[in-house]
Amino acid sequence: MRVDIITIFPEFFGVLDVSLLGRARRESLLDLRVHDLRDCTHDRHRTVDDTPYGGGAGMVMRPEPWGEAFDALLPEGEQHDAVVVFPSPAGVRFTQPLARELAQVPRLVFACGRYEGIDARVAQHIAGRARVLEVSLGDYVLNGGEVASMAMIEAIGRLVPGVVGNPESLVEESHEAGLLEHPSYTKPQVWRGLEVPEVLRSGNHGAIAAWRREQAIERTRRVRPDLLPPEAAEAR
Ligand code: JBQ
Repeated sequence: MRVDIITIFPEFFGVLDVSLLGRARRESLLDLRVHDLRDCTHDRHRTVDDTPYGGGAGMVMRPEPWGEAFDALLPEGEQHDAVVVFPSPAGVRFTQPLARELAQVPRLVFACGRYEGIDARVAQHIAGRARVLEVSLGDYVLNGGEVASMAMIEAIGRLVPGVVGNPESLVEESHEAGLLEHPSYTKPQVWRGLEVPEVLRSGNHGAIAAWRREQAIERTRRVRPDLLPPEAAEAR
């Protein structure tokens, strides 16, 4: 999978060199390329924003540098088998099903704008060349799309075949079964007076599976009742 990131803070993405995604890059499972939007400006101050039409606080990103950046990545006149993601608090919610869907796409482009956003004509213009999605990580305020893009790239990247060594660990995660994950324990058996639940040491695999499922449902009911199907959520 190829992933292009357009940003005014390319240094944010240094973390993509470490851990699981770093290894995936070195093994060419992920072709991640970071582009500095300011390289597409031509004035002395490398200006990327301007005041909003209609007034109001904050600045809006000018369309011209974005147009140039997209022309280089997704040339005009062709339809590209790519999804362009605009992280935005006004977008659709990013969820595990959306991550799974985007992990199937050969090419993703993340367009990182600042909070007040990018001139709306940019997304409109690029929609003629590729599929465009405005996506939000959640209902809170971030300063820009960089951190949101990174979270999405990690969630999507780990679903690309080969990135996570043991594919079974993809299935047993929180949110994959529509439930939060059960609690986990390792050695020692007693730590600071706290004991590992007896059933996990019983060797009874049926009992262990049943306990884990019950714990997952109980935890989900307690902290995320919104995730449960209505019939399972009586005690909301
Ligand atoms: C979103 F994607 C962005 C970009 C800027 C601010 C944001 N705030 C909340 N969630 O992911 C977001």
